[in-house]
Amino acid sequence: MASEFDFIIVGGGCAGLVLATRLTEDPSLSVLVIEAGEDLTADPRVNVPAMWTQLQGTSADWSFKTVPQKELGGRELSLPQGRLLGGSGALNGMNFVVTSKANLDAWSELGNPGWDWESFSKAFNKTYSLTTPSKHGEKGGPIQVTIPDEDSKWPEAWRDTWAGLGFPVDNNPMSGNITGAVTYPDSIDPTTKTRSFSGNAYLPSASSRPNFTLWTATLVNKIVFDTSDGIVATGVQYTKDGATKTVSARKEVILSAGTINSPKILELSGIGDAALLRSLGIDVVVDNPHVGENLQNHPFCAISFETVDDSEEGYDTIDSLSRGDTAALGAAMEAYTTKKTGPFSKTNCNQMAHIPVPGITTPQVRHELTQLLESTKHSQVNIGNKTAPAFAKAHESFVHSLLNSATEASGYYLSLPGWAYYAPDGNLGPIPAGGSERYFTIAVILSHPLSRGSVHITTSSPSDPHLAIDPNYLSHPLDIEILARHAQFLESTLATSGLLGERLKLDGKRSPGAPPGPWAFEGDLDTVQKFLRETATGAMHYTGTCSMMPRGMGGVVDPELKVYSVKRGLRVCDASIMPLTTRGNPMATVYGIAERGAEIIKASLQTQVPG
Ligand SMILES: Cc1cc2nc3c(=O)[nH]c(=O)nc-3n(C[C@H](O)[C@H](O)[C@H](O)COP(=O)(O)OP(=O)(O)OC[C@H]3O[C@@H](n4cnc5c(N)ncnc54)[C@H](O)[C@@H]3O)c2cc1C
Ligand SMILES: *[C@@H]1O[C@H](CO)[C@@H](O)[C@H](O)[C@H]1NC(C)=O
Ligand SMILES: *[C@@H]1O[C@H](CO)[C@@H](O)[C@H](O)[C@H]1NC(C)=O
Ligand SMILES: *[C@@H]1O[C@H](CO)[C@@H](O)[C@H](O)[C@H]1NC(C)=O
Ligand SMILES: CC(=O)N[C@H]1CO[C@H](CO)[C@@H](O)[C@@H]1O
Repeated sequence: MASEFDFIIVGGGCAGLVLATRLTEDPSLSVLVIEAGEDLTADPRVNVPAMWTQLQGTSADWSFKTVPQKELGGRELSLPQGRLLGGSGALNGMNFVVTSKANLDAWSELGNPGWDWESFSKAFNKTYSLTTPSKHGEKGGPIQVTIPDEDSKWPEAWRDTWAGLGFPVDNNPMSGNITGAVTYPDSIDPTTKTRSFSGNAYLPSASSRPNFTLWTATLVNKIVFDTSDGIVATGVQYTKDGATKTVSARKEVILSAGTINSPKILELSGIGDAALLRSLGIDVVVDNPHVGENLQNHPFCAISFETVDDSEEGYDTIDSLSRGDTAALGAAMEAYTTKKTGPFSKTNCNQMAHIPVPGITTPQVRHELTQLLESTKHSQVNIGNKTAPAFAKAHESFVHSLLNSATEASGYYLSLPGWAYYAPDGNLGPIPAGGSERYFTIAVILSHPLSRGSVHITTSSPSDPHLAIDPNYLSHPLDIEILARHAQFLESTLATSGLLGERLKLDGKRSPGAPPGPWAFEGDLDTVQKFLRETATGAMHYTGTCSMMPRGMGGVVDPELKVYSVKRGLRVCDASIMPLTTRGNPMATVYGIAERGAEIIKASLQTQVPG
């Protein structure tokens, strides 16, 4: 087993396997990927779209938990993260959603040249091939993404309702500028109807090359440095089958362990807040208190509405499957195995919408919004000592600019024809047993939260990685105000309007915690805020803990993804480098970051002086 490689990539997830594939295109480079989890690429729980939740809580999940969330009634929320080849991309919900032009341009404006929408979009376009009902995916990139055929009337009802409320409904999902309803693709192969992810779309090219090496079931403990002439990363220490060894990197170590694990590895390696590291007995290599800070994630709420009970053709839901109805399961399995169609062949969650602050164009709401932004301005609530004032200001002005816009989204709406109840611990709860009601679920995500949290180690032992993970949900007072307005709009306007309003039973059953309707939230934002504190949870969209921005603003990596104060040999490239979180689900943007990162790393090799 060789013990020296040019590049060592820590983490074979979404980003790590893209980087490995692009770097091994150069036959003169040897690349090692070290992945903590197993290779489950042949496992149906990875591949069959309908089985996507089945790996949660198994050994293929890091199974983290948040600390109690103060603004959510002290609830601790479960926090799954993929621990298998392909990372979270091998067990995620497969919504393939790119972020906005405004979001990327704001990354660039923070002081990250080369990360504007134009440059990003060029790299992002290398990641996917899109198949729609009318067009089979052409040339494009390795990740196969599919907009499924519409086999129910729900998509039409969704569009009809948004159109009636005055929003555009014919958006291009790959555009960086969307207001209104949009149909998003799944990261599912259009032919096999199985999950398409870095583990089966990128990895095979890398594996076919002689200079690519993959170690699975191998845990990286820490990065090894030579500090004799500046700080240079020279390899990593790892544990496999109970033995701890070191492997060397001639050129670079690249951390792609994800938003939770990348800062953990930096801290275990001595890069982080000196006071914290010393208190745990870790030698300080670089004192940077921003490592593990700026954790951003989208809070959201959901309501499952009972649908009208006449069984009009075309308004079926997946509830009989959720109840384990044998006939329904048999029919769905039959459709999937023989024709690659039906509810098992897709996420069933493709109808979304990006919506500005409800009522933004009315003078009344404009006035309220102006007051709200003014009264929460420079809120110090979660700024503390670890957010640089320059970043706090830039973050606030970015979010304010979107909130003030009638074409930028502050709420991201998702729909599912079926029951989807999130229990107080953040896990999906089962559909009530017995009944035969059908449900339609609408969720709304706060697109651009101002609340920031953190991830830090609480022990120096890598094999026992106790982490304090604090997303700090709704700690900024503006966040709950804006999310409440969207939740109110969802319950009292969206769900009662247009074709949707005709299909949802106004006085029907709802998921636990949702007050009985109709119009339960109308005119009363206090009720909505109470509902949010009791039922809101976090999406699986963690970003920001090794942010890319100037050091003085709180950056951990520079625009070339190099770790500050390390002279040579260490970058981070994964979801953790996003300084401002995405508008929606992050996976597509992570793939884009990895493609862009590979371009930057390859370009730097051209100019690197040997030795
Ligand atoms: C349950 C769930 C559902 C989601 N649904 C969606 C969705 O529908 N759409 C969407 O866009 N996004 C979704 N996401 C988020 C998306 O999957 C992540 O944003 C994305 O995977 C992040 O990519 P990454 O490369 O940063 O990390 P990951 O893909 O998580 O990869 C990190 C890898 O590093 C490995 N690793 C970590 N520490 C070590 C170590 N010490 N040694 C060796 N290896 C290590 C991990 O095991 C993992 O394989 C979901 C996430 C989850 C958990
Ligand atoms: C990326 O692809 C989209 C969709 O096809 C296209 O509109 C956009 O111009 C492309 N971006 C670049 C930089 O080529
Ligand atoms: C997005 O499109 C709208 C028109 O729908 C336009 O007014 C706005 O300037 C565009 N935003 C960006 C960032 O290009
Ligand atoms: C913030 O910094 C001040 C002065 O450096 C210090 O006294 C205080 O304890 C710090 N607060 C926190 C929360 O770390
Ligand atoms: C850098 C490196 O390891 N290069 C090797 C790549 O693979 C070829 C073919 O096996 C070897 O000849 C190179 O030495």
